[in-house]
Amino acid sequence: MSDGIVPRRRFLARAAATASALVLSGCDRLSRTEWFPRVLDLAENWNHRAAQAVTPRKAMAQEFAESDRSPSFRSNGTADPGTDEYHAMAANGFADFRLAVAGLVGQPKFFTVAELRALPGRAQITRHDCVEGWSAIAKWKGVQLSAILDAVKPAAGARYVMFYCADPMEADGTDFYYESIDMDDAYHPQTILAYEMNDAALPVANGAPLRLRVERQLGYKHAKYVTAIALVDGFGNIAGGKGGYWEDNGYQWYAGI
Ligand SMILES: Nc1nc2c(c(=O)[nH]1)N[C@H]1C(S)=C(S)[C@@H](COP(=O)(O)O)O[C@H]1N2
Ligand SMILES: [Mo]
Repeated sequence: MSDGIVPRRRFLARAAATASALVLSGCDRLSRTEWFPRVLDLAENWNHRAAQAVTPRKAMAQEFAESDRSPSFRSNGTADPGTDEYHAMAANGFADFRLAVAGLVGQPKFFTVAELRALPGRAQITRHDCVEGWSAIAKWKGVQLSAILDAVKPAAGARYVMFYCADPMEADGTDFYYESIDMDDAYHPQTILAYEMNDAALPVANGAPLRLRVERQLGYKHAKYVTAIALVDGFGNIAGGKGGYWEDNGYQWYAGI
């Protein structure tokens, strides 16, 4: 299967849509066929490998005091995914929301927000840095991604975690926002799927019901409206092949700071 046969938009929409079917059938064939993995090209990875050589990947991002919190925290990019499905879920307080976790895992699963709240979590006050030139400090609370991974049992070949979001990036309702991180960041204690911001339920403007906080990375890595997660061994054939919506549009995949 080549990029030419599967147009990237249809591909990504289908990837998100079929995550549920995948979980229900308890089968991980999707990751072996349609997400046909490819080795990432070396030039793309140069920044990542160089940073790995000089920065201890286990280092913690700086955390702040309650009094350091910014008086307001803006919304950037999508402020509301704008689809009927999303609005229906939001109207119901996300009671019907299910996070799908699939791909290269031994045990694909769905999680309600309540189930995620029952898993090991973490609260942290951190600074968000957007490449557009603004920063803000907020308190985030969420489930540790490591706890989700422990529940689904990653396969030995899993190298990246993909995050698929509910917000279409094109007027025709396709090309959803997505992001990816490596396993070092995935297991980092400060990497959480946040369901609270500043001691309240995560607002729609900031990614309700779940948004990634990957604290040592720049703002665009912090995927909002996450609805599906997939473990993969490469993303050369996923969407634009660069591992994220902004990466497909020229941003660096490794946005570590
Ligand atoms: N799904 C989704 N996630 C996203 C974006 C987006 O448009 N859609 N924008 C990104 C960018 S560039 C930034 S700076 C942060 C903004 O988060 P905020 O809205 O909570 O300020 O979310 C990131 N995650
Ligand atoms: Mo950003």
